[in-house]
Amino acid sequence: SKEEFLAELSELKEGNLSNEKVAFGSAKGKNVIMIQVESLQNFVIDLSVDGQEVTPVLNSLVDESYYFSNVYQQVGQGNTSDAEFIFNTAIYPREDVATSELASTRDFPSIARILGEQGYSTSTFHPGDKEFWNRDDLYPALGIETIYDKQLFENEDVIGIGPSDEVLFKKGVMELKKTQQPFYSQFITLSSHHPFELPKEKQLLELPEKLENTDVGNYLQSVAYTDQAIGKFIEELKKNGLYDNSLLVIYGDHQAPLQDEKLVSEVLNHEYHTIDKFNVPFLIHGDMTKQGQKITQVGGQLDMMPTVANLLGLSLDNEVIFGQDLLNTEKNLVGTRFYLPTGSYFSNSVFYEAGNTFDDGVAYSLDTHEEIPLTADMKKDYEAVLKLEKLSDDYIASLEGKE
Ligand code: GP9
Repeated sequence: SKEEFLAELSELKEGNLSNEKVAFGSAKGKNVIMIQVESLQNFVIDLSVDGQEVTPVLNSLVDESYYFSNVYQQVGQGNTSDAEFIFNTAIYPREDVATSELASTRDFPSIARILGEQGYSTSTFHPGDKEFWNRDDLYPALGIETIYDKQLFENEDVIGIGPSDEVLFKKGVMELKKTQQPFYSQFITLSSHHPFELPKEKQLLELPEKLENTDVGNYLQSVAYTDQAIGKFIEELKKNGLYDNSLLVIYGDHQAPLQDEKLVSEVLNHEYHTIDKFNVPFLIHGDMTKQGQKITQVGGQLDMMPTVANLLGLSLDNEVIFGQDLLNTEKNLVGTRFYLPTGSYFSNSVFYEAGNTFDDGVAYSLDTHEEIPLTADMKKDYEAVLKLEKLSDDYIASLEGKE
């Protein structure tokens, strides 16, 4: 039963949250505009190439936002759709299937549903086909009312596998203007999708020769394009009076498949470590405008929704969620599987990459990225992660049948 799941969860997560809770309800009643950015990795934030900022818009947003710099990817084979699932539910995606495949037969508890019950209108915008990743099942299962997919954006400016991010945001604002407030709306971008082929006329960066015609250079161009599109979106939101009364939540869905890791290391000026690969940016703008705050507490994608929920004043005490509010966290344990062997995790100070058994694994210091010896505490965390992931899988299984 739900009570049993809640009891087991609180045992596994005991002592993780701070005693005092900050910022609860500080953005109560605001609209929520979530932008899930395709292949956005944290290393692009504040990165310059030949004196040019790759993400000037995000960089200046970071200065006015809660910016969580130590958040790690937890998606499985459902990739982009898993990230959407995680953000909405704070439940671990399954390892053996794209979790959206399970959406035709069950409803998922989600922030969209909770906000919907409180009178928010809920919508999602994605320029692709809604059948892709079973989003036509996933969105209703998450309790999202209105789905805008490629039909809304068709026959306009196409980049790679779908209409451009500029079109996504331009048409999106036109719909948002007509939407009843407060609303919860998610925007799933697409232009920075692999293989990062951006038309010449949209390329914003003057790349040094060594990056030209490389996947790394193309990736940076694509991200710079999406960054600019987000900037235009913000201008439109402002023009339409939708900026000040909204929380803008931006994060990366998963790593970019970059082949030439040596070249990434050159761009970063340090070794491109697995830790960098899994690090996605997460920022929330609109609660503490003007004065930003950088939060270095380790987290995962599962922690995004509880963090936003805290600002909106939503109590999740009675919800089976596997993430935790990063503004009120003391310690954390972030499991990530599928892209890494099961049992791998990030904790406050360690990245542990599992092997077939605990002892076959390797641990690294999150600080220095250097290999460190395995300890008994790490083994406890490894076992706890396996339990959390199993509990999450069992919980999804228990949701059998539409509510
Ligand atoms: C497809 C798009 C990309 O609709 O969201 O998904 P991905 O291939 O990155 O999982």
